[in-house]
Amino acid sequence: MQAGYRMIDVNVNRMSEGLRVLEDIARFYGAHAKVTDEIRHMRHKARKNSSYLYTLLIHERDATNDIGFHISQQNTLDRKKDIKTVVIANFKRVQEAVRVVEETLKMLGENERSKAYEEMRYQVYTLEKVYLQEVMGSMHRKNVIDTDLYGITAEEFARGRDNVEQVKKMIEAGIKVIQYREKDQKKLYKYKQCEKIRKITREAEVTFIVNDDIDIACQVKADGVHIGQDDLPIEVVRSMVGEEMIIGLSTHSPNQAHDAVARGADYIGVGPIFKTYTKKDVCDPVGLSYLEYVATNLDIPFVSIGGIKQHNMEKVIEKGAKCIAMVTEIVGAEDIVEQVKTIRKIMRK
Ligand code: 3NM
Repeated sequence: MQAGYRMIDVNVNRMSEGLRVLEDIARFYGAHAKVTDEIRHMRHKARKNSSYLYTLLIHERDATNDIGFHISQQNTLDRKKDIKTVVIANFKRVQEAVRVVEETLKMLGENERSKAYEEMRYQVYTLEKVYLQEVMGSMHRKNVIDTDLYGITAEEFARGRDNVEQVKKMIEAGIKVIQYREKDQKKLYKYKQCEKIRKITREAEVTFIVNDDIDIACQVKADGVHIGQDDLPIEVVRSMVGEEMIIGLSTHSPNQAHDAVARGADYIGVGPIFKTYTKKDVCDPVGLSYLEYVATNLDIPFVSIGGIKQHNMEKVIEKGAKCIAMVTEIVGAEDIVEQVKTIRKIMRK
């Protein structure tokens, strides 16, 4: 009997601790309110289901003489590295712990209470799926433009270099996020280029985002898709591309930025900061004040864009830009690699 209660005690603790790890990762890394709340409820339920045993469990507890502690201290198998490994390990820990409690309660003749834990175990299986898709998905997506430069292709301005060639040069220059943007070509042409670019960017571990063409982005398994205000609503795009893919949205006013946050954009474009001749249908410059508004009021990754050049980029940085997109200033340069070096020097000043 004593052994059974010790097993329940150990495993209710294991379960609650595992749930707490998952809850805090969802909360602090994932900023995912719904899942955080769901886990908190589950954690309380795990404790509540065994609260009638609390006095007895504490009485039977003997942590210092538990042989499991010494085994665990010497174990080097569970030196986890990344968040996903920790998350999966904790889900397994919780599921195993629930199962042990469930079986132990049966041995103690507590069939009804055992059923409550069985129900919990099924809830944990479902939660694991949601967690891995939604929390981990959004976590991975939100780090995307944690970089200084966001490169964009433009065959029209690239001195005869095609989009694939531009991408190769941008990669050589060390740019980590590249968007394929091509307004003047047919779908098949774009698709073939994107297939090549996907291969090159994957090998170089560069994030690859496709502008406008959601179908091409899905087909070549791009990392993300970038859309404009007149494209399909973000919710619709999300349902088409799944949880893994990054969705970026161009915005030109505070209202549009707030709307993008509410609808679940992973990052926003903020522009055009200055006059640009590269994007044909864009509004007049929204200026540095809109950039400053986003930098101070919104908690979403953003990339500043539009007419940004070596001579004016310091103003953009002063207003809070961390990630800058330049089209003609980079792909239109005679030597893309040298140009990026010069731009980076200015950024570091
Ligand atoms: N989007 P350049 S401005 C693609 O404001 C694009 O959403 C913009 O090109 C926006 O760096 C722009 O050559 C063109 O001015 C930026």
